[in-house]
Amino acid sequence: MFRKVLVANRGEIAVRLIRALRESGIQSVAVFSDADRRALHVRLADEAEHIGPAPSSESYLRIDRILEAASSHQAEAIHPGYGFLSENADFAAACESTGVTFIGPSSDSIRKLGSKTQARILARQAGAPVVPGTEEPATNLDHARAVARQLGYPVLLKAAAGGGGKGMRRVNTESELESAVRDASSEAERAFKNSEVYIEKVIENPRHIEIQVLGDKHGNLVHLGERECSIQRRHQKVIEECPSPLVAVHPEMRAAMGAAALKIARAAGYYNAGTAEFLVDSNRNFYFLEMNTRLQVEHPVTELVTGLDLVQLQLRIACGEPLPFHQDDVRWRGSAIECRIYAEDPDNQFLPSPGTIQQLSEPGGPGVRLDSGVYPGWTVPIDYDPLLAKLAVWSESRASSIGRMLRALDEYAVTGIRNNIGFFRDILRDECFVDAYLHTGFIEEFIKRRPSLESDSDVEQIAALVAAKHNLNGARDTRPQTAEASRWQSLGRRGQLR
Ligand code: MV4
Repeated sequence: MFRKVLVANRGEIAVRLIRALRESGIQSVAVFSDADRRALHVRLADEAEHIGPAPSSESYLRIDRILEAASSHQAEAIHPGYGFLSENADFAAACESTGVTFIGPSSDSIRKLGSKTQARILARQAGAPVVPGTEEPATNLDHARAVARQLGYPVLLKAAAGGGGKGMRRVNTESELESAVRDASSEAERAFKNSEVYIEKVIENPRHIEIQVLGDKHGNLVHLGERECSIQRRHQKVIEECPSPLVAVHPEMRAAMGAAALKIARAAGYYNAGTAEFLVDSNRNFYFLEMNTRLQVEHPVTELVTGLDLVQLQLRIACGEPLPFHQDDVRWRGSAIECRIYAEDPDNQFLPSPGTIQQLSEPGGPGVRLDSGVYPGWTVPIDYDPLLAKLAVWSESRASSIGRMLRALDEYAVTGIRNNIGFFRDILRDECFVDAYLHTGFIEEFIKRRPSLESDSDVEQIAALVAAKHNLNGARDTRPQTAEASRWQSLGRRGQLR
């Protein structure tokens, strides 16, 4: 096993990785920018190295500085976490050529799966279902017209180099096609320096369900089942679950989607952790979308339900050890739900809300897991994604997990900055959520029907604020209040109303 590993990330995921390293007796090296001098991950690591100013382009994205830090601290391996350099094939290649182990797949696998059109070709050739559409660029307009007509409108234009919804354009009729191709191409050129766009049939109101895969360097591959990630806002996941409530009632889907994900992974020579994303239509047909060649934000829900530690497994795989179990050994028990706790304002278009955390009361107790990257007194920088923590719960059933999450959210209070804890309380009580009526348009519809301060009159808003200040009742919390409502609860509510 490695003696020392550098963590090339920040925030909650860096903390998660440092914890895994500590458990395995591996020394950890943190890297940090100017904005993160006092960050939790720096405090928890055994060693730390400053790598530059706050902007990530000058710090967490600097391949040269990170490799220098690994070398000067004698780290034998680098874990990239998610985001930043985690899916950068050049970084993985640079690690490979300097003799540092990149804890992830080979640079070759990252490259093969990085282009969406290349990944589509690979998946199709491997025998996995892909969304009907093209693989070649839609540059020839006559060809694009013929393809779209054959697929049937509406169609979707997507950037080959895109991902995460950037550079996507829906085309409802043939008359819109020409200008849409032009617009999508120039947008793709600006965003990705690659103007290539291709055409897919539109899957209406799909679910987003993804399969976790794990492979070792000896060609063994297993899947760890699915995560339901349909609750998203502007292509940012908000709540994730394992199992998918849809797969829970159609268990044959897990084996079928798992087999498809493994075909793709095998065709890419994949090792370490990866995730195959699928769209699922209303007839339960599934289509491969893209492969994420990293550990994902939402990995804890898979860990809670399978009982496996994905980061420990990543470390063993990176060292060349074989997977310590077979597909048949994987079991799924109970239900896990994760909420992404953000420093953002749900009552003001989810604008980021950086600043100094005053009070912090964190949930705990049975079945509660909090992956947090913050502490009271710390200032959440404006320079990065404002994810404060991930709150995940496990229980025997989905219904009891929802109850447990509501209980944990009620224990959670953050003051000094705005956050989305109250927003989650509303979602988890929503009838459609409880009934598992989930699709990628859920949040948009939920926001319209959600009882919100914004839709109230000024007088009602002021009344709600006064009531909350005096702890008469929560602004959006209609449960009867007990006389002994805790101080933390009132602090939390006040924090949300600031
Ligand atoms: C689609 C689609 C419908 N049909 N492709 C958005 C992110 C990118 N990874 C793919 N996305 C979509 N591709 C076809 N052919 C709908 C979406 C989509 C979506 C997908 C997953 C999760 C949330 C989404 C929200 C809006 C649209």
